[in-house]
Amino acid sequence: MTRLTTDLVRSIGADLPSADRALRSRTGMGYLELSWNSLGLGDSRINLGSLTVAAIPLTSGLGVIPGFSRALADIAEYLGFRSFVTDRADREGVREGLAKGADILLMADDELFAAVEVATGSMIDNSICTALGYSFALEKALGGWNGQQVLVLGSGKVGMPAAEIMTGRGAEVSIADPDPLKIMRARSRLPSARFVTANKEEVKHAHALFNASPGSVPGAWLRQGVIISSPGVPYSFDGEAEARAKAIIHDPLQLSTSVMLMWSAAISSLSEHSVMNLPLDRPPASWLWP
Ligand code: 2YG
Repeated sequence: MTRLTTDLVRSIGADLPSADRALRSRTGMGYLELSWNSLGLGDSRINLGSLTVAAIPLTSGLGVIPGFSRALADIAEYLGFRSFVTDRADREGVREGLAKGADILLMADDELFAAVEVATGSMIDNSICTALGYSFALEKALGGWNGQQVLVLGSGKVGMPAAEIMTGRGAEVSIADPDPLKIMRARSRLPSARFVTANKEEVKHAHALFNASPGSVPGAWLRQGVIISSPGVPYSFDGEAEARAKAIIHDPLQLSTSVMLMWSAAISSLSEHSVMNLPLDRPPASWLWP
């Protein structure tokens, strides 16, 4: 799990309008619309202003990242939720969030970043939301899969669900991971995918790149006009990549948190979903966009 830093989160709140415009220029949608539609909720309507989000700092493991919880609350507010950061951390912060009537709790330790929808106790995992949001963003930026090839770098908690989602949406998926054990697991989970080495040959044939690894590839390997969706942190594409790519979609926290919040809002507000205790690792197939 790659850990964010204060430098990466400090300006998220202030930069949300420009980040939203950047996402819209690449995909045709901003954070609100894209996260909502990535869950297949296009036609449903929810009054987000009626929901309150509490961001709760957790001190376990490597401890609090200054600015992380503030960024979460800012993202929630930008989407239209009411939100606050609890004064206390850990279980006292949970107690405070509940006492102040939060409908959704956001909290992350070193292993898991989750949204808890309080009424049903559903836990929504950031990794699957990252896969959902960034797969959908890539599909929108490409104008639809229509059998185009995508090279997925990394078959971990984000790359693997993303490869499954994009396969289901009609992409030709190739997966590269340096870890043979992860590749073995990936083969059994997604037998239809191609398994490759992330070398110059493979990279230059890809119309689309989904980078779910902490690394990246040398820009000189990229096909001119390639579209890249890169949730991986830290962002590490070089100037050559910026010159060759038609679009590089990346942010450290905003898109995946938006998907978590929309998922939680849908559970708490859409009656047909309110009793559904969603599995941690994937939305019901019926939810994935038609
Ligand atoms: O409460 C705090 O400030 C800390 N306990 C937060 C620790 C978060 C650690 N995890 C990460 O930095 C990332 N995995 C978060 C997800 C990034 C978006 N995909």
